[in-house]
Amino acid sequence: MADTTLTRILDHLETGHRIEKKEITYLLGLSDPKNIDRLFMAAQGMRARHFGNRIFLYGFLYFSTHCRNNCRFCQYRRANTALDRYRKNESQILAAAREMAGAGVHLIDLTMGEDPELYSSGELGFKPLVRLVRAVQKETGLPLMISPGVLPDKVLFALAEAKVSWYACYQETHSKTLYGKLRQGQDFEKRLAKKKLAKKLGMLTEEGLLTGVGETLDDLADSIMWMKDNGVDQARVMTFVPQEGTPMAGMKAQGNLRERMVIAVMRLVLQDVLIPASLDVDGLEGLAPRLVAGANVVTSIVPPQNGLAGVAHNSLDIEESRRSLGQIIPILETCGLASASPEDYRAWTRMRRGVSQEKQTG
Ligand code: SAM
Ligand code: MD0
Ligand code: SF4
Repeated sequence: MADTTLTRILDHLETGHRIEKKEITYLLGLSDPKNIDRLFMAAQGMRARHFGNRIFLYGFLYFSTHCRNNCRFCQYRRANTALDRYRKNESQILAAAREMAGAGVHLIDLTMGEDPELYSSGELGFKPLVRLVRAVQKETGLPLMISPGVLPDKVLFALAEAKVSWYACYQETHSKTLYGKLRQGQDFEKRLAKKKLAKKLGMLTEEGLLTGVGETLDDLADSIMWMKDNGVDQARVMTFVPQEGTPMAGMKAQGNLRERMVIAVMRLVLQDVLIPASLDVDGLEGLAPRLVAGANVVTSIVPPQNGLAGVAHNSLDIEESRRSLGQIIPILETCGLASASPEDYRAWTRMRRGVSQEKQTG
């Protein structure tokens, strides 16, 4: 027999009713495969309503893997001395960005650890970063996302002035207690405040969650409500991948079902936002299942032979050229989807920035 509560909640969402937290928790708690399929079908319908069959593609450039922090889940944490780290110079970064732009990505995501070389001399240390974003934009003509950690306010001003489109900074969870365990020693409110400031400055913002780190369904529902209330423009979830050299190395790896269910619920609740299917967690193999759950951006496209790393997995599928468009496009097609054009993407970001400015001034 059909689950009538599920039918009612899906109807609610499709007709634009405001969702309640307990309804989100209900969706996240579904366990019957038939009901989970209904959830995914509804999420695909919502994606089609807002984006048709077009998918956006993001190039990922992790340009410095040095970090002053000690996030318990991350292999790039300071205390992991077994790791080989790198810091790419401007010409290496430009070459990789050029290569990805040439291949046809729609955005370049410049990511770094909280590199002490930049972070240890106040805002002055970030001058090369501001120069770099201008150079990458000029070189590629593409919109830019920056994922640099918790920047000084003045640096956020400078990046907004340099017309960087996106600021990505993931809370991982909106439970203060769980956050305290994951991002040990990092201020919860300060991290949130940076995203609010970036938004105020006219940048688009991405929020992100981890699954498989001890979160409850209630925590996940709180995060989804937070994303809705704070008008995030891109909403991410990634399954935690246990890493050697970290305090969480011994945790059991979870499958990706929870991540896919969060993708679907975010799609239904947040509706017209961008939702990544990251190649970083399960590589190319994990792409189709995330698209089936309602994602509409492929992220962590990394060019081979540049010595560049991923985050959740530092090397999975990179040197085998499996994180490249030639491999990704056929998978989109098998899902009945297609790549958007760079113009489509630019138009979407313009439209979205217009809307979020209007909301703030109106
Ligand atoms: N250092 C900056 C920061 O932390 O904001 C930028 C890097 S950030 C984009 C790296 C993200 O990758 C984390 O916020 C987390 O969501 C994800 N991540 C890190 N380690 C992971 C792991 N072991 N498994 C899954 N995701 C992970
Ligand atoms: C990704 N490895 O897209 C990247 C990263 C940072 N903005 C994104 C987590 O999966
Ligand atoms: Fe550093 Fe970011 Fe990794 Fe935390 S998640 S240790 S801030 S690179």
